[in-house]
Amino acid sequence: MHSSRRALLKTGMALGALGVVARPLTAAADTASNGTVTLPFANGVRPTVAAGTFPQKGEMILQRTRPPLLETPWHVFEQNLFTPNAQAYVRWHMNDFPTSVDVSKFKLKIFGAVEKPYELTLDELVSSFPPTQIAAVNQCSGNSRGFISPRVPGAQWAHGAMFNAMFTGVSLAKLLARAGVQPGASHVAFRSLETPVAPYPANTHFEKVLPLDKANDGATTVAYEMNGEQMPLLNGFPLRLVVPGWYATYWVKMVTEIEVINHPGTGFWMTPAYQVPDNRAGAMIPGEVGVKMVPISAMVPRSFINAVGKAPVAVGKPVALKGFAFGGNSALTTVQISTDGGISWHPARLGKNWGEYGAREWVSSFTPTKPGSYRVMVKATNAGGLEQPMEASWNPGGFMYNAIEHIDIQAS
Ligand SMILES: Nc1nc2c(c(=O)[nH]1)N[C@H]1C(S)=C(S)[C@@H](COP(=O)(O)O)O[C@H]1N2
Ligand SMILES: [Mo]
Repeated sequence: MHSSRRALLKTGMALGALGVVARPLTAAADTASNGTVTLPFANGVRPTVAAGTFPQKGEMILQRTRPPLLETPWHVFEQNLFTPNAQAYVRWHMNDFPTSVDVSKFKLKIFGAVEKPYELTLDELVSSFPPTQIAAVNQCSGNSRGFISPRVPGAQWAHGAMFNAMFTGVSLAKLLARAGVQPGASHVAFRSLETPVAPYPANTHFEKVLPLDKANDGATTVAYEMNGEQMPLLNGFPLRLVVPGWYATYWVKMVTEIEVINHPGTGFWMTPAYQVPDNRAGAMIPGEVGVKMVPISAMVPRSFINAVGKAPVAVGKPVALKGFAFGGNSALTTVQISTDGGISWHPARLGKNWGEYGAREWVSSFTPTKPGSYRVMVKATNAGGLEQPMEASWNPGGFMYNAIEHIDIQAS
């Protein structure tokens, strides 16, 4: 068992007895009394768990208990551009990740193909390097998998396997520079505190590998704070890797080892897991054979539109529309709205730019000209020239869903 001492990370000051997480990481067996939610696809009924059922977490949608897969309820995104930590989704692959971390024993180790391997305590990390802040969307590769057709195995998430947060930490490029990367090195491997248990074989330790240029891009960060608070345990306390623009599978939680290597990742979580067809949309035809697969990487743009309620709106009166969007692996350039089934598109007004990897609010308005039903669609484009498609990509993992979203408005 790990002791439950934690530290306040700001300025390296010790905080003392802020005990963590004595509660077991199992939700109450009978979640029915806590209610249910129906996600908008076939077999979409899920239990919700009340605040406090999982440590540091508010009300969440329970996708699975062990290991925990907790989805953010949709209304949280409609109310907050930055997802509150207590409702940021949770996804772990293995059951036996630590339920608390003794920061007095914790070390971050940087080694491998470097001139000067070193290790740091948490306090040393915080006090030896200047903090950087970066807004970024953490999105599971399988976010929205429940909408993919034909359906594929894996957690049937709605759109709540993502969150937008402001992270504080140390730029990985600075950590690597201090170690001095040797010529010939090409990749960086990241490993976490948890160890595999059945059904996973011992060689399935959670290891993810980034190309060296991505690791060194200045944006990739070893983060100790999320939204100005210490990293929640279930989101990777004490340190988690933030890989802005790339899917969350690379955002290793409880990261403790950073090894510079001279070859791509070969572990289970790089191959065969988390592979997509080798094209920017991750698309193939269901059943297609001989498709070249590569490790998933860059996120594609997405945009969302807030519900406006079921009550009909008045003909001739403007309806305020709003939502949020993100560019994925490059900055969001436009959000456009269509009210005629995608034939014509009008730019929405974008809110504050928090940085190229963060989410951004948009606003627009729409005036129905005659009674009837209107389908309002929203489409994001990024600086890399990608725009959301009408139909989602299909691949066997159910990854990279980013089809255009819509709401229906009745006018009378
Ligand atoms: N140590 C560790 N890190 C991990 C994982 C894991 O199982 N173990 N899962 C990855 C995947 S696939 C996702 S989607 C994100 C989820 O991050 P979150 O739980 O903070 O939402 O963590 C990533 N980092
Ligand atoms: Mo994921």
